[in-house]
Amino acid sequence: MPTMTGGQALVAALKAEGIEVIFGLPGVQIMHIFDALYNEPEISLITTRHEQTTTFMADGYARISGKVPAALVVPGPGVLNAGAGLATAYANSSPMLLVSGQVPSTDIGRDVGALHDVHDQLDIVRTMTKWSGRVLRVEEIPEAVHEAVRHLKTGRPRPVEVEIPPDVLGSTADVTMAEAEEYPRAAASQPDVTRAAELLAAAVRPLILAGGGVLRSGASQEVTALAEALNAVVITSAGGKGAIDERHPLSGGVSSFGWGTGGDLLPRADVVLAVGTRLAPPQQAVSGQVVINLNADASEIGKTLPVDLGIEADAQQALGQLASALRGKETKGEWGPADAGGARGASERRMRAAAGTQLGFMQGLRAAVPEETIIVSGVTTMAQWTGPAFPIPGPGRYVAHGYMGTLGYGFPTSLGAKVAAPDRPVVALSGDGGFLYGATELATAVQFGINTVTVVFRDNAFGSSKYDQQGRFEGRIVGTEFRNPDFVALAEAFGARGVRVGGLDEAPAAVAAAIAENDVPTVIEVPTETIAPPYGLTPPDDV
Ligand SMILES: Cc1ncc(C[n+]2csc(CCOP(=O)(O)OP(=O)(O)O)c2C)c(N)n1
Ligand SMILES: [Mg+2]
Repeated sequence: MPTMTGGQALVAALKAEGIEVIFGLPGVQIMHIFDALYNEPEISLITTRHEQTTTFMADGYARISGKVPAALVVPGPGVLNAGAGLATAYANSSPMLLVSGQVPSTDIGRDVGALHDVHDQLDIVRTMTKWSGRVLRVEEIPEAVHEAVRHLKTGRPRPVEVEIPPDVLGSTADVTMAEAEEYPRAAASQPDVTRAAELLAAAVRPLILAGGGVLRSGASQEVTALAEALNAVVITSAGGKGAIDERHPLSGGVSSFGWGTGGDLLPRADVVLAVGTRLAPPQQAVSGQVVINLNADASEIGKTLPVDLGIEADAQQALGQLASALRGKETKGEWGPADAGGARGASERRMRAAAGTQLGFMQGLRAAVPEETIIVSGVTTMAQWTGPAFPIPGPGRYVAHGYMGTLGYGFPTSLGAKVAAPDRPVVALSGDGGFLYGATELATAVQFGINTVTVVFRDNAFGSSKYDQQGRFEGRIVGTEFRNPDFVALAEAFGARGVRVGGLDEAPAAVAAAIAENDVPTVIEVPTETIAPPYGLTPPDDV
């Protein structure tokens, strides 16, 4: 049993669990962890400039790598700063281990004004994590990390947290490492599989609604194979975008604010197999349909919509079981490429009629970037159109904000994605408002050679809020317009490349050029008018 400091035990435990990357920002309570990373070749430490970015980057890394990252922050303000990224990861079922400091263990809960003390830090973090725990003895650190990672790798992946006071990190003890484990995927019960197979085999118009859970489980192949076996169409939620190659003949694309294909296909289905989705309102089936909900999180089943059959299981595992149960069975599915393609065509016609500028930009960008490009869709009005208008050719190529809608996440999250996939192009679509939340991370990007491309739509406004005022508030513009810096000069000040184009039509070529150069991070400033978001326009009928 080696003798270690708490900091060394923590780093050894992270290594034992296979964690390769830490996004962190130092401070007095966690310096023993930093010290344990001195000359540690197996873990990359990426120092950020704000704790919010530690969790945004960890989220981007997790979603693209499928691996578990750690974020490392000081207590109190560090943890609170990390909160928006933690909440975003929680909303997107993205796994990460947040390691946070604490005040000295003798001061916890006493309110004596210890540096960075906030009351009940664990209670604050608990609302944004699947599991969190405090460690008060060096010997218990490996087991706590092991327990945290077990929660990340079983059931629904969501962030977890371990907090360790500085005196524990600094004291020494004989420490035994916990062994990393392989966790079996949760299987569906045989009666559930049999029942689902019967319902799907009898379906004339079976529809698979794939959510983010399909991506987290790595079940894209299984979804595609099942659709082919059943003659089913596949639509995805926004979070599930890319769960099937959106160019596949049975892909109906994304169900999004009435613009995508969901509204065309979903009401026509007789049996809906919803996989890894919350079945949020745009994705809700109509009455008379049989709904099967397969979800890793039992608490989601039946929450927003009554279902005929709920199956708690891992998506990849259960879809494999379903494929076996259907093998050799007669199926009645009649959907075909004409249905999916027809719906995609109708969606495109609607956008061309009412949102031609947005559609044109998305089509131009799609044509300009390689297939393997990872798109990080920020909370800017233009990026909201990626859902219906930017086809994604398979999993691991698209990151969106999910129900948290966290302004400012796009650029920092794209940096984490690029750390996970350094050889692939990563393009963030950001507004001028959102980009400035985390533009300081250009320093991190340049320091660590994280060469992403960021498109900044400059409308000199919190555009979607301004758009809201133009519509709902009779054009009374108040508090939504702002003055911008020169984004080219800003990028250059950090040692990044700044590019200014004349308008939206010139942006795709600039993105392609930046991807080709790939030597420093690039920021492309694109002047625009206020752009209507998908939820701000009503899709036209019958175009
Ligand atoms: C953390 C956070 N604060 C505020 C909002 C509300 N909000 C949503 S979009 C938006 C405006 C975004 O402005 P910008 O990034 O410039 O994009 P644009 O809408 O102009 O395209 C705001 C303020 C939010 N979603 N998240
Ligand atoms: Mg703006």
